[in-house]
Parts: sequence; structure tokens; C-alpha cells
Amino acid sequence: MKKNIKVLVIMSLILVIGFISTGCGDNRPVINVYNWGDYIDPSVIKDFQKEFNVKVNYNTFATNEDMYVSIKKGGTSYDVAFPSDYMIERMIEENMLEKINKDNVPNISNIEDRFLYLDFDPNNDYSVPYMWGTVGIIYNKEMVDDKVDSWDILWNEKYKGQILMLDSQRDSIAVALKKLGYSMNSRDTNELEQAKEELIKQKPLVYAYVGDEVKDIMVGEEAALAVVWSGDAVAMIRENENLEYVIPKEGTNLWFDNMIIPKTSKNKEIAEQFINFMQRPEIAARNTDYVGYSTPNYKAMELLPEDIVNSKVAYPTEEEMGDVEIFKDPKDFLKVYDDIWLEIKAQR
Ligand code: N2P
Repeated sequence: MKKNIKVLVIMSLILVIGFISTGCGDNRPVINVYNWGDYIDPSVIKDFQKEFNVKVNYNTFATNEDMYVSIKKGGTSYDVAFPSDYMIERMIEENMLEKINKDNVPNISNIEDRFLYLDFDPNNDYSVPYMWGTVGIIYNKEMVDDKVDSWDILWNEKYKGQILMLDSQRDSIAVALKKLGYSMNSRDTNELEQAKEELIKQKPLVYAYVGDEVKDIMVGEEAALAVVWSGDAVAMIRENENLEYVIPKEGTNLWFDNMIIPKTSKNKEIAEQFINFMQRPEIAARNTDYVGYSTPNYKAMELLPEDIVNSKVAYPTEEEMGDVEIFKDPKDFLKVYDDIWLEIKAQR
């Protein structure tokens, strides 16, 4: 009898432990979503989980390069990720992406045509637009008394220790290339060498190379000038009206972040449902309102407040954007870009 009780106790213990370790009997399917930091309204994830009875395991990254390495290594089997244009081009080339069944993503019809069929994914076989924007300079009008209309200002000794650069290799090298009047897709060793020298020369003036922290630093007026993505500028200007965003006259980068399904996905159907959900007008509008970035979804635009829709920072006309370039995958030049970045980061 005593022995029986012992067996019973042990068996129930095993059951309880099993229950706890599988998440309290949670046997919902799981999808692993990999997005940029500060790039979604968290309530959207909750709503998706509830409506589709799935669990979203949500992770974030800070740069396309970080995202690429994690997906390539394959530690986590991601189901949805949000790379930019040039990285999508590379992932398609390296056969890392699943084809998306558009019948399962009918909300792609809410996307404005100018965000579809772009060179990096000509038929949108592999990606569905999420957000877009430009790169520019945000500055504090109380702290900067020079005219801000050129990348040059980021090399002005007067602002030593008050300049923030993006901790992103493509973006920072692009700034230096544009300052020099070159293409940000340069494949010319001599031009790239000059860009590297510019960034090395600038380094003593730079307070820090930053990611999402840029918002707290600029809103808190701890720096005067920063290179930023337009959506972050929108979010910062909302918090501090001394801040202004400018697209320099030498031209800038126009970028697109799209949703993709990596080959590692074990739940392609739910991944497609998630992508489709993200482009429901009311969901896209909620994300846009929350993060400050620009939506390609014209039906979401109809739901957004006037101040967002009319924002020149978020929705510049072609003329206001000026001379823009879209990043291309550097292909055989990737190592040159990587090496430049390593050398700049190593400088003191
Ligand atoms: C959001 C990052 C936006 C990504 N924190 C720009 N491509």
C-alpha cells in the first residue's frame, strides 16, 4: 500500500513538472517572429495570438546584418522576419526565403503600387511590404545655429561630442559616400577607401554609434545632431518640439522593410496569416501610429490622424525626398564594406 502511494506521488510530480515545462498545458502552435526593436504596437501581437489561438515568440534585432547572421546560423527557426531591401535581395539569392502564397495574403491589395514589384523582389514572390522611410539628420534647433542641409555638418568640429551616428554599416558608409558625392551603392575601391577615411576622420567628433537609444538621447537633449531613420524622427519630434528632421541636399537612402518567411519556418501557414494580419488596415494603422514609421498601406492611411498623414517627415513627396537611392546587395563587394566597418569601429 505504502509503495503504491509513493508511486502515485512520483507520478503526479512528473505530471506537474511536465505541465509546467510545457507552459501550463499551453499547446497552441508557436511562431517565431523576428523584427527590429521598437517596430510594432505590442497589443497587435496580443490580438493576433488571441484571434488565431497561436503563441508568438517575439524577438528583436538592431541591424539587417545581425538578423542575417541569426537566420543563417539557424539557432531559432524563425517564421517571419523584417529585413530591408538589399538584405532581401541577398537572402533570395542565397535561397534563404520561402515563396509566399499570395492567396493567403489577400491584404497585399491594400498596399500602394509604388511599394510593390521593386528590384529587390520584382514579383513580391518572397516579401510583403511593412514600412518604408528615408535616412536624414535630426537636430536640436536650440543647440545648432548653423544651417542644416548637408551631410557636411556631421564633420563640423563645433559639434564635437554632440553627434550621433547610426550603428549600422550600410547607413554610416552611405552617409560618407553621399557627403563625397558618390553613390551609396559604390563598387569603386577608391571611393570606398575615401569614405572610410572620412568616417575615421569624423570619429573623434562622434558621441556614439547608436541604435534605438538615439531617441532617448535626442529627446533628452544630450546630443545636438543625429543620423536617423525617418520614422524614429517622427517619434522624437512628437516628444520634443525643438527637434527637426532634414534630408541633406546631396541625397539620401530610400528604404523598404518587408516581411519575409525564412526557409527555417516550420509554420508557413501561420506565418502567412501573421503577414496578412499585419496588413489589415486597422492593424497597420495601429502599428504606424505607435512606432512613427511610414505605412505603405493606403487603406491604413485613411484611418490615421491628419498630423501623421500630412507629416512631411513620414510622407515626403518625391520632390521633398530629393535625390534618393535604394540600397543594393554589395555582392562580391560585401567584404570591402565589412572590412571598412570593422576598421571604423576599431578606431578610438
Ligand atoms: C526601428 C528600426 C527601423 C528600421 N527601430 C529601419 N529600417
